[in-house]
Amino acid sequence: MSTGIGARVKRKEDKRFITGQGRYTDDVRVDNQAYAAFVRSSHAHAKVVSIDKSEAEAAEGVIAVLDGHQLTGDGIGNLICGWAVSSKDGSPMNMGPWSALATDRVRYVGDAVAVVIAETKQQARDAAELVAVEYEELPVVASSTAALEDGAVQVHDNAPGNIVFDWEIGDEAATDAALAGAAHITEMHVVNNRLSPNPMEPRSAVAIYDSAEDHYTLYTTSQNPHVARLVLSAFYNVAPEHKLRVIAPDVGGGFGAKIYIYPEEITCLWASMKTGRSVKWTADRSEAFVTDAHGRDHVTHARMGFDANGKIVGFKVDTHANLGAYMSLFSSATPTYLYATLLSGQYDIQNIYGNVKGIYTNTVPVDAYRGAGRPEATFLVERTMETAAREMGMDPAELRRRNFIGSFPHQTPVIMTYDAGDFAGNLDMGQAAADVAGFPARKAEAASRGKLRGLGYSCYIEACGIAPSAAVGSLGAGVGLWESAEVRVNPVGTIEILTGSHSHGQGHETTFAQIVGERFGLPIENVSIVHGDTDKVQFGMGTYGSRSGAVGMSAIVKAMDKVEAKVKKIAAHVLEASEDDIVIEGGAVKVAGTDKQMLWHEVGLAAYTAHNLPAGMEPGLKETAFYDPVNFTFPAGCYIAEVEVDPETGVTKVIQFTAADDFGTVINPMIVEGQVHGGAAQGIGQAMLEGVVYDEDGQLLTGSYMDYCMPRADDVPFYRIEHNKTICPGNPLGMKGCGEAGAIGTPPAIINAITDAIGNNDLQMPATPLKVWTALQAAQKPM
Ligand code: MCN
Repeated sequence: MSTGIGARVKRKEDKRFITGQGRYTDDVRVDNQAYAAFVRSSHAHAKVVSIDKSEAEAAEGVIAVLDGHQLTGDGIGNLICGWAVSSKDGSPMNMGPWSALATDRVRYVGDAVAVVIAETKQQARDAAELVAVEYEELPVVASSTAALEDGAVQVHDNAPGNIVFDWEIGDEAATDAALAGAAHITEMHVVNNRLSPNPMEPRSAVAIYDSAEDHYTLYTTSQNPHVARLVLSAFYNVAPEHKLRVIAPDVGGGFGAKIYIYPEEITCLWASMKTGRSVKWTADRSEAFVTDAHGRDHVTHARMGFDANGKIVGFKVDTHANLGAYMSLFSSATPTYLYATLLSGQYDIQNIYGNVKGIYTNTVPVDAYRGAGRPEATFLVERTMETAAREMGMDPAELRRRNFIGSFPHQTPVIMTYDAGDFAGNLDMGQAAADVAGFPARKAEAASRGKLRGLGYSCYIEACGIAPSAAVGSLGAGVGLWESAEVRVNPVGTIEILTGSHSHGQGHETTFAQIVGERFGLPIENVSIVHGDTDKVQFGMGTYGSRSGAVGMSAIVKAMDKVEAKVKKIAAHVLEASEDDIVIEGGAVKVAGTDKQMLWHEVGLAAYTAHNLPAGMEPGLKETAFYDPVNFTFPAGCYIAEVEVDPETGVTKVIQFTAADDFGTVINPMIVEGQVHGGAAQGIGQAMLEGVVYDEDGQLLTGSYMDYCMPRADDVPFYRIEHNKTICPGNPLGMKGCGEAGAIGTPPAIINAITDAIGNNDLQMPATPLKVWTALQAAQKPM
């Protein structure tokens, strides 16, 4: 059976995961282990008047109780946002300070004020209860709307009106003029609900300070250990980079929430140095709800104008993005460069203007969550298209077809240059697979059972393969977003790939091995993938923005090119042939057209025994490459959902779901389909079930699974998945990312289907039975 590109190879890593042998951070056992428990604010906004640690310090097993004054006193820096976004008047971000342990003011429920280090986890937790913090409560702003009201309390002194940035993109005057001349305007008010990330494995850290070497090791649940080390060293002053090793072992899902540096990692490292003990902390689920960066939380008002033929003439968007109480590492990029640059969707729109205000509130910091900005753009564009079609009495698919971009490359008015795609082809494929033609009959049949059936489209596009360093650098990113790889061919011919990408559920150990096995004609068992350790891999930018295929694998290809060149030189020398005649095939290195050959492992051995290498050639067979993409990749697709609503109760079931995606070259269709399945489940969760709710005092009302509803098996249908394929010209494998598509494309298809079923377009996510029922009652009320 082929294991090369395009083969449905079962995941190599699953054996250890499904037999309970995965090694996660909380599984790490080290000598001298102590445990951390954090003392967290129960107020959303308050002054810290005093902290009395005496009772906790005297409690059994307690090693130390440390606070923010000690932390800052030791020179540990504030957490920062790594992406500078300027306001439209040119002023820089109004970024307030964020200390890993708050000193004089807390700004959200869960903000840490002190940490207890004790012999056991339970002793640490019990003692944390004994730390007496006196607070003086302050007024609270718990939503972006409240934060913008006149006279609202300021979350940070240096952010007047709670505005971090007031950013714009596109041409406002031209867009206004286009809208003024439009034959039809569709106006939208869209709320993109706030989500909690909920990876299966909660965040965890084990910090080990070695005083003999003055060296730190951090095991952590990270999607990007090298970036963690860089940031911990360069910005937070925890340890010099060469004195800090960061290891992200098996990580049980991230979905964006594990990209950032959090207060707990900083505090554990510092506390390990302070106490001379190894310090372990693992969040429980309740702690995760109040500390993991949340996602989305946009409120948007938009107007899209059309000419008399249904061609879009302009799109004007005004978005309020809730950033929470502090600026997390990438929180400024998500609602700006990752969102507003995709407001063109799949459509040829000449005039676009977007204004985004980033707003502080007394809530958990908000940052990237699977899709990050792109689900928000897709939801807005695709809800607007469906609504416009209904308003203009057009078939929603036909309205899309009239506006699709048809030739590439295509420059949008909002920065992006789409390089390849087949939007009409995706729609054709989706419609055929979903049997759209048969929908009226299915709707009639559902009606005979007393059910309302609806159909909704979503034609999504995303920019991933994050990201060309030149582009992100010019847009204010702190670092370039290339990727590195090292290919080590051992003397016996087996291969180790060291990659800066980090797999936390995406199956890299399999897909990365597939491209190497195919290139050199080796079984994938002979290829192992090394990742997640700053002492083993020289540097890497990590995994997010569906970049590991398009960027991480491209770096491997570049390194394999170098290995291949050296292998050919060695074989040509040994076999006394011309390098140009050497081919690598089926595990052998051959002289084309002859029976002269070396087996792959013989070349490996020759490289290391070094008796018979070409003159001047260095021994060994190991090559490194850094790959910086020339452009983003632009996966796109057509998702079609069919739902049935029970009019008595508002209970809605997704009956049918079709995804026709274009991910360019697909390395492993089974893994890719798994990625779409998972993303679509998250999309269904966002559309119908999930929603973080704060009350007006900033108390989290959805702090457990009793109140925060995750999708379960019976909430998702069997998916129909189709693959279209346009080759991405920007990387050597022609790949586009697939890791976020499901979460990006699904929510608008679901809401478009529900609003179609109930005949009322006024519905915000999550479409709970109560909301659906209420909207249905409103639609049925006589005018
Ligand atoms: N792949 C492929 N052919 C393609 C594209 C990708 O075979 N044309 C394969 C890749 O080789 C890889 C997988 O599909 O094995 C995903 O690749 P890619 O789209 O490049 O995404 P990343 O590996 O960079 O993963 C990041 C992406 C993001 S941004 C989030 S969020 C997310 C996601 O992946 N979080 C996940 N999928 C997740 N899946 C799990 N189980 N857990 C998470 O936390």
